[in-house]
Amino acid sequence: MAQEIAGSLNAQGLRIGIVAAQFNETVTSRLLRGAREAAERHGAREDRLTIVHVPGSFELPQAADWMARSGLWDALVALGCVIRGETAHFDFVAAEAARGVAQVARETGVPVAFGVLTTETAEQAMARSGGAQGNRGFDAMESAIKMASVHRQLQTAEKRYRIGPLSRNVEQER
Ligand code: INI
Repeated sequence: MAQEIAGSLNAQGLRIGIVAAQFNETVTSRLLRGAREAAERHGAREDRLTIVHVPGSFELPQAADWMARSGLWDALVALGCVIRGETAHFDFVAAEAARGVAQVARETGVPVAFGVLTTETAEQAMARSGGAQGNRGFDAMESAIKMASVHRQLQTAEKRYRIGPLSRNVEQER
């Protein structure tokens, strides 16, 4: 029978880190509120939540990398807001934040959810940070919780495979 694994939204026992950019703080504080609400909703303990503030979205991957490599957190959430209208280097900041966060997750094995808004206007950012379009901070926290669960289940499955019938079959076939 096939074994299926999907992330659960149970944050009990998880140690979660949030890295939040201070640039566009009106928006990122709303994303942070959403992320904290999601953590609480799904059973994360407040005293197991670590929140790190960095200057801008460009700095998110660096701080996430430090945290991921420490091994202290089960999952991380990166929160930021890049608004095109405000800067010529929108593309660089947005691309580096996305590329860097993905790189940290893959290189360290620690899930890092991408909760960075990249919008044309401040109004669009407000709508996606607790307005008409929901809250991407809340969504990113749910992704982080699910990925921590997938990770944990895969580690358990891997241990079972190593000591279970599959590994014996593989040995016999050699
Ligand atoms: N940082 C953001 O998070 N959002 C932005 O829209 C933004 N703009 O517009 O420039 C921004 N810039 C700062 C950047 O993230 C770094 O903090 C800065 O370049 C120093 O490294």
